[in-house]
Amino acid sequence: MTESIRALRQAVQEANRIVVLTGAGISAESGVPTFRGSGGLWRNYSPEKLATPEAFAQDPRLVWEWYNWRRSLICQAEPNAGHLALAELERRKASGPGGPSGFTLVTQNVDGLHDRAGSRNVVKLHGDIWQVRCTGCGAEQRNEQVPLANLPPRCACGAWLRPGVVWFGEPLPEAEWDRAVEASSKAQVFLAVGTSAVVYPAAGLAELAQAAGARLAIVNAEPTPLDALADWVLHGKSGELLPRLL
Ligand code: BJW
Ligand code: ZN
Repeated sequence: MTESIRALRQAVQEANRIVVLTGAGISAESGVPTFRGSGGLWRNYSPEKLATPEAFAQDPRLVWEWYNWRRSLICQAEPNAGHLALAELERRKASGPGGPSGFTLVTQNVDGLHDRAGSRNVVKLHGDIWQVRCTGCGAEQRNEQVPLANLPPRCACGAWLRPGVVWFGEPLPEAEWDRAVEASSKAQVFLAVGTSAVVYPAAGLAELAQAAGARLAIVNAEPTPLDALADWVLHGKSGELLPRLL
């Protein structure tokens, strides 16, 4: 393990183009629950049951209760040492030979903790839990009310509001996806952190980067399907491992 950390730290230090893909595990040490694995379920519902347009159409109140609960946990959470290490790595790389595009942080998380940790170049593949969008007129707005008083909340036009996030079966925002693909296809090192790597197309960025020549590293509490492809696999907590890469 120590040898892998040392080797990965050297690769990270030498690379001029790095992409980091994060998932729910990086926020676990901040008290934000993951989706899968121990403690990942809410009232025995899997994310595949709740994070879908069909679930929302069938029971918008239930889906909003889940988001209300998560919003209340996220608003009390603080970025942890893992978020802070990635923000510091971005600062170092941005002032190096690769410039501002030398480090790209691609996240599947909707919690905003990377922004609050000071990361600047953040690509949000699955949206933002503090954005809401009208299912009728399509208007988007920021809503930081915790808890939301009336569920489901309504737009001024009368239609229901939905969370501004990407559910199963929905396309990822095009501009974010294009940025993620562009950075991954140029990366020298691609680091996947705190993700079970089972949700596509996000997980496919690691394979895309590797096919284009990147070396692949995994930092995760448990094994993932990407481990078999990776040059470095570090099993442990991201809040403990990421600061050791600096
Ligand atoms: C720690 C830790 C610590 C804990 N330190 N580690 C190809 C193959 C198969 C299926 C598909 C495919 N392409 C598309 C699909 C379908 C589907 C999909 O992937 N399904 C699979 C599940 C089978 N994908 C989609 O539907 C996507 N859309 C799409 O493909 O659209 C195509 C389209 C095109 C044009 C028109 C229409 C459609 C959309 C996927 C959206 C996912 N949405 C969610 C909810 C977001 C909003 C919200 O947050 O509420 O995204 S579901 C949920 O899963 C969330 C996450 O971002 C995502 C990934 O989860 P993540 O982050 O990996 O978390 P966990 O919990 O799974 O893992 C955490 C890990 O951390 C664990 O391993 C722990 O061990 C670890 N850990 N503590 C380090 N301290
Ligand atoms: Zn509306």
